[in-house]
Amino acid sequence: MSPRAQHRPAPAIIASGCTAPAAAGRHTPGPRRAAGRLLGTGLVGLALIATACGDDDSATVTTVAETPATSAATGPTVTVRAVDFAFQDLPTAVTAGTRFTLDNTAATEMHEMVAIPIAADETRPIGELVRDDLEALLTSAPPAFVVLAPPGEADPITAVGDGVLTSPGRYALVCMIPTGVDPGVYLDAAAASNGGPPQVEGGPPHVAHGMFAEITVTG
Ligand SMILES: [Cu+2]
Repeated sequence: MSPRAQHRPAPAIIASGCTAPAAAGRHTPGPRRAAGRLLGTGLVGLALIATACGDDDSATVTTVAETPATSAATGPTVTVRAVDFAFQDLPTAVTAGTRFTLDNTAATEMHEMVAIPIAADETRPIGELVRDDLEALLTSAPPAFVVLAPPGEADPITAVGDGVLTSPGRYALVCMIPTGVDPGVYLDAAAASNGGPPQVEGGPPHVAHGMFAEITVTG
């Protein structure tokens, strides 16, 4: 298994059965109805969690530790806690160069944190973006990073980027792991997909249950 396998957020939607299977390999979100079905499965959760996830004024920053010598980043590290189904301990803003890692405290669910830059002229809050324009959000820009965190493992897997946000602006943080997927099966599928969508069975992606947030990076 190669945990470094390419991982892209949109294919998880495809793999979850939320849309018709698309041709393998690319970051295409599938038919428009994908979002409708996705949100249909998670509408209540979205409504509830949008509040909880949006501006967490109780969030704390876990400071840190030196970054590896191989990275140019020199900022602090924020450890985000993944639970079913939310990101916790997430500050509302960080300085450029901050590194993110993910601590999955769930019992069985795999989680991930996909960071997607939000266009500068986009002013809607993350809850509204996810509800109304998830497909567009997922395909609007390549992820700045993707960190995968299997349950019960101390070290997350940085699948895309190095976990560092270097450019100021707003970022969407979403988890696209299909609900109920076996972590080992998912990682094996990701390793075998050669950069395409992991071919795994599962329920709606966790974002449909409210596993999303936004963060602002300041210069
Ligand atoms: Cu998740």
